[in-house]
Amino acid sequence: MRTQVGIIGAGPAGLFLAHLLHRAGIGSVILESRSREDVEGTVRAGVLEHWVVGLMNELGLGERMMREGHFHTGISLQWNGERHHVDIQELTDGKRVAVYPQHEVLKDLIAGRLADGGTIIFGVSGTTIRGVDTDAPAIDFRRAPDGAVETLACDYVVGADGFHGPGRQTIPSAHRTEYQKIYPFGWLGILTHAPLSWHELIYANQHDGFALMSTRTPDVQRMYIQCDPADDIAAWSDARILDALHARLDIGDGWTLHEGPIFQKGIIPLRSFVCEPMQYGRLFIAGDAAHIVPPTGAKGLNLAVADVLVLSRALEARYKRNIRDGLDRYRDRLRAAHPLRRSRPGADLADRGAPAGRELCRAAVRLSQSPCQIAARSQSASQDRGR
Ligand code: RFL
Repeated sequence: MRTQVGIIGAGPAGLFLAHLLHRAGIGSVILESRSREDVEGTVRAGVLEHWVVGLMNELGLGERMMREGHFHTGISLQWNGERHHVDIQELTDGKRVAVYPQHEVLKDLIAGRLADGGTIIFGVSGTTIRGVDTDAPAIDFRRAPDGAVETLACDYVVGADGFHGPGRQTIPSAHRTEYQKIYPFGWLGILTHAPLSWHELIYANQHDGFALMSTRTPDVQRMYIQCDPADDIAAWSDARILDALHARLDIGDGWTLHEGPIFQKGIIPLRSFVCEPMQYGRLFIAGDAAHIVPPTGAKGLNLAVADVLVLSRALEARYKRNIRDGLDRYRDRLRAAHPLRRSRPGADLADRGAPAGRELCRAAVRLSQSPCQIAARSQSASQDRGR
């Protein structure tokens, strides 16, 4: 089998990339190790930034999101028993975020790709990348664990295969530097069948820890409480979790959390991670394969899309005008943007505390600036064309 761009991973990075390449007339094939049902059924992120909503619509994939998604125009911050509303729409000239779960985005992207005649091969195993330092890279894989080895020959390979995929590992260790910060706290996350308790997200800082009240759909709510990352989830009964949520979120003004059955819970260790470069020969890595930010800022999915928006423009310039600058710049995309990059390689910077966290937030904003500017430019160009 042969294609122009071989993509590993049908997560947000891989699927958005396939759509963007298709729009630019560039062929791709996606290889995904999980089944379609598994990909479409895994609940993860839920907050889409303004420009990602715009991109979904631009790609003709936003119809269900606009109908079923929920648009938030602000957030609430709570400390010292007081709630403060931050009006994001007012402060950002009308921007708002969509709460539309990642797995619903993936359903729309997969359906759209298949309707366009695109190829996504689910359930592959033994994915092996080779030849990325030659002009003829390829990906070997099996459609079934005991099936024959097949080869996808391509011009470029993109590892959009998440933190544990083979993409990043294919960059020889002598050419790869990894930076990591392990935070000294974890997040206990739950999904609960309960109605919405408040019309926007509440970030609460209370004396025995932080809590976030988020949402996925009108009937499914996502909550987090700060905990010891070494805690055993078995020690957190549903009653203890609900008690902690009430203690951290209720402020005695009559408002209270709506409870419901908890159907998923787990403790997530919080880490930030960066790998550079994001390119080696004809291999490019994108999204969680290259960088992880903790779910605190609802950033990971959006950064994954930001990466592939930049990469798709670079590939388009390479194919249509034989300009390689964009691909060269993608290699060092994280160099200036990410403060971990300026820290000791491989260091655990847990002892640095809050300033590092603030720096990481600034870096995440810097990383997502370029696609915002691209999106804004392409929007104003199409408006100009329409005049
Ligand atoms: P993904 O989504 O991990 O997709 C990678 C895909 O690659 C496949 N794969 C392979 N396929 C073939 N061969 C192999 N050898 C393979 N190895 C792996 C995997 O099966 C998978 O399908 O990476 P991508 O595309 O970079 O997307 C990143 C986002 O998924 C991630 O950053 C976000 O989910 C992070 N995140 C959040 N981001 C937000 O922007 N807003 C949020 O509100 C938000 N909440 C969250 C989150 C992540 C969470 N967890 C579980 C880490 C909440 C949570 C709890």
